[in-house]
Amino acid sequence: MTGTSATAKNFIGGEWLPSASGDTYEKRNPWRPSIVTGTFAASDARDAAAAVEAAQGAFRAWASLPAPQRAEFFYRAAAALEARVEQIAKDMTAEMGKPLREARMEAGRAAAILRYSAGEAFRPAGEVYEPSVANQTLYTRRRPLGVVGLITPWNFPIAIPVWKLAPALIYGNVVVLKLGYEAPRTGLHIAECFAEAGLPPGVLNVITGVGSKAGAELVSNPGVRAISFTGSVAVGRAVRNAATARDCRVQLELGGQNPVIVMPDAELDRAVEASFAGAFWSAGQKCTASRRLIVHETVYDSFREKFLARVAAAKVGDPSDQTTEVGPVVNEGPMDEILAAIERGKAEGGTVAAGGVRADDEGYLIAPTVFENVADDAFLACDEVFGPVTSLYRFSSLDEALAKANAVTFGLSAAIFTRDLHATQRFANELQAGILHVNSQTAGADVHVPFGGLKGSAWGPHEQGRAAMEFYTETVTVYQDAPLG
Ligand code: UN1
Repeated sequence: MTGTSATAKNFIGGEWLPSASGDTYEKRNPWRPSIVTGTFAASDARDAAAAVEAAQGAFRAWASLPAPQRAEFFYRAAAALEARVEQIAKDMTAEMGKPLREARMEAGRAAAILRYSAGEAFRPAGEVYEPSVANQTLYTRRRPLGVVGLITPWNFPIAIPVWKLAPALIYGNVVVLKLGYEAPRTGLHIAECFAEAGLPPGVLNVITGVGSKAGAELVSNPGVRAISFTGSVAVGRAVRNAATARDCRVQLELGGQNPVIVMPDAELDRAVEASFAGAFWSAGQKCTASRRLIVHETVYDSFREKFLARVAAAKVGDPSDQTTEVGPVVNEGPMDEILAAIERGKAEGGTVAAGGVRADDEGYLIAPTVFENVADDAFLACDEVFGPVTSLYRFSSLDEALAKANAVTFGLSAAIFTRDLHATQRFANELQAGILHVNSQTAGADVHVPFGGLKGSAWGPHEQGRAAMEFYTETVTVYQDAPLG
């Protein structure tokens, strides 16, 4: 089923159901908006509540299943997902415009996350301590929480849902997943793969629709013990405030304003290529995208020349062409916001060294845009523009570079290009970001290590790797005294 004709449904309690209201919404291709890529359930609070109820019903049995048996469903779902990587990639490209070659990587990564998380079934879930009295066993045990609500974005429409639901499920929780409004078809593949894997009904429930209806119900429903959210700062803060007000555990992954520091001894070609990829792959629609290229004054001109040449040589356009590097942004509204941010950048004194305009009459394509002369307090230097826009800045000392890099409210990822161990160590010690790259681009995340931001980029424990256990389990301490006789 590719979702092109029939209305795709919600997956609740192991069944494919239309929305309670019967309402649907159409998703269009951002490269050719006359093409409808699918019709989806426009869920509201009732659908989310039904999904929570289905999950509650499945919790006890799922949580009491030995974890290695839970892992068996993961291996089967991963195999099902691998078998349809190409279809998932095509659907992703069609509905949200990610270039096909990146979409393929992301679909493959989702399967890898499932396989990694399945391995958690065989790793310790607690610690044993020395008792302070005789005949006692003293240990901690991590237990699942119950129903967790996952509110996920459209920009990584399969990797992010999977990196939330995989740890949630393997530790014994049950899940209600609300997919990003702009990329529902891609995420529904996850439900199909777990259904194929024979997952018990209700363990994983997947719904589509707008966050303000279905998502909001997950945040307020007392049956939901924890909410993991990836998205915008404004919505994230509202989610946090509402969830914490009812003592619901919450984890946020928000925006970034990620710097790349290019030192005088940098391998310039490598720095240029990584800055290009970091700024423009996925049309800059990653919270880990490189938004500020902070370049030492002695190499500024040569970096600038090489970078602008790379941008001029970029393959920009149809995302379904597998050679395309920069495709359209996700929809018309976001495109207009990015174009408005570009105008604001100019009005605040920035100069456009490349791009700055819409590049296709039909598609929501914005030419890769490079700014210079952006003031430190300008919008482009401080805020996140979620599109293919980056800016060049100069510095003269490492102190200045670190200060500039840290002068934002965000703290997600950062990169430095250098051969200098001293600079590298200072970067690793002082840069205020959760993900630090030395000689590689600011975006990207391995499946087995923690991922998460500092400062205004995040809230709560980090995601992925073993760090995910913090959020998706709660620890109990057991004083187990042996019988006296
Ligand atoms: C990546 O850089 O591959 O929404 C992952 C985002 C981030 C994930 C980035 N939470 O862009």
